[in-house]
Amino acid sequence: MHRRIEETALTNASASDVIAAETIAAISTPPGEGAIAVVRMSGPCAISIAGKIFRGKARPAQFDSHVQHLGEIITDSGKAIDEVLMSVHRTPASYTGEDLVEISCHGGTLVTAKVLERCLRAGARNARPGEFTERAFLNGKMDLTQAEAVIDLIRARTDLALRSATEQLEGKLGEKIRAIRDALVDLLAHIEASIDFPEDGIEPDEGAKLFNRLDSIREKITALLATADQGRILREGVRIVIYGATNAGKSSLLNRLLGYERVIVSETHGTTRDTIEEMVNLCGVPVRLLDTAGFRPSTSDVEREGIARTERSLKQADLRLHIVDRNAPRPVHFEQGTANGNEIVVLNKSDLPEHSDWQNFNALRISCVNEEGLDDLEEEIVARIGKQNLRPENMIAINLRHRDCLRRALDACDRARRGMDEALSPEYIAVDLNETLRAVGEVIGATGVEQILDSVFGQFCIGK
Ligand SMILES: Nc1nc2c(ncn2[C@@H]2O[C@H](COP(=O)(O)OP(=O)(O)OP(=O)(O)O)[C@@H](O)[C@H]2O)c(=O)[nH]1
Ligand SMILES: [Mg+2]
Repeated sequence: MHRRIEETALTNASASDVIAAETIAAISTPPGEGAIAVVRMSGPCAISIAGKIFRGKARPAQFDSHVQHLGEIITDSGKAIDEVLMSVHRTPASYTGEDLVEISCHGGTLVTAKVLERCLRAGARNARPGEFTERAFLNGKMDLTQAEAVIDLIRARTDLALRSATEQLEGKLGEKIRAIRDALVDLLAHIEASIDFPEDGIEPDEGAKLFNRLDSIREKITALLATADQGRILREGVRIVIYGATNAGKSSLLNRLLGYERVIVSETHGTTRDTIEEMVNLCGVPVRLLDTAGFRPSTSDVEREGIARTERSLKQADLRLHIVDRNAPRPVHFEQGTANGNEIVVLNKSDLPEHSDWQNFNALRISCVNEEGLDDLEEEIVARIGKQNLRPENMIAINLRHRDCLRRALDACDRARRGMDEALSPEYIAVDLNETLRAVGEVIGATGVEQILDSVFGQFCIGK
């Protein structure tokens, strides 16, 4: 009865058959100098390779799992390369699920490279980016959302992003996806039964129950999809674009919000020619701040291209900060965008006298020179972000890949729903539900494993 469902239930365990029995090695700490660096090996020969290159009181093959031992990495001829701490993590209780060896050596670039080279000469091969985590996934140590959380964890720039990545690493998103899959499999089983035993048919009250169950699945997918914006913000930050006429003080404001002189500020109009982007943490909200080329009629090709870029970035802004020099007359085409929830008009240079054009003009007043009003501006920004539901509070937040899978799932789910409404033959509904199941499964890597692995793990650094 479940034959059509089984086709899609390819699990990571079965995908693990494809792992070659190779032992991989990499430097797992960032390049450059540090007190220590870690070289890792994973695979069936990791411990025997460690035995060839390590000299200490005990041999790696005799080490207890997860215990560090002091010793030396030595050349073929027995010359010491570095004094190290080595630990073995035996399968399956290791990060990758395979035998794993960690060597903490001194953090010089040359020393670390030599330790890695010894591992390679003794039989390991260079790991590809993300290959350790990929093996952890293929060996069933984590689902794909957890593997992706490892990247998020490494890249997290705010406490909130870190907490969200940790929750995902713990498998919270995976749990939700599995619950949706289970409900789908259940529903499919019913529908498949009516295909296999058509004489029994689907009773009307049972039909209504199936409708409700499909609707509840649909709601769950929709709820997860709604977290996509928050996911983007946790990972990339709220996009705030600073724009306005030339010389209004846009670059000065970017520098103030960053806390250092990132951009050139000058009294020459048209100083900033390109968009400049920096991350800041505003009250726990990750923000991508963009400084832009100021608006003015220009005959210069370079400046016009800069202004075109400003216009493009405004289209993608979550929030716009329209900066105005209140000491200067009001620009001819000035539009007050305060009514629009995603724009804040800011009158800058409040340390200077106000031009009569701005009298009684209702807007925030700041000074980038004496910092007056900057706290109010930050408060207003955070409030606007909150109003637009951009403030990430939901700890489960999907990424772009998840969004793509879930959108496809929702489309197929809607087709199935329409099929039910139109009382189509159950075979047609089963096709759409199977497609929903497949697309939902892709989120955790339960189907279509091969195609998605490269795109997910390719984002990792080598050694992770
Ligand atoms: N008095 C005063 N001067 C300011 C203030 N903010 C900026 N300025 C000055 O205004 C001039 C222009 O500042 P910028 O920050 O370069 O202006 P911008 O909007 O980036 O200008 P473009 O890049 O040309 O579009 C500089 O001379 C700044 O020192 C302010 O709050 N008060
Ligand atoms: Mg500028």
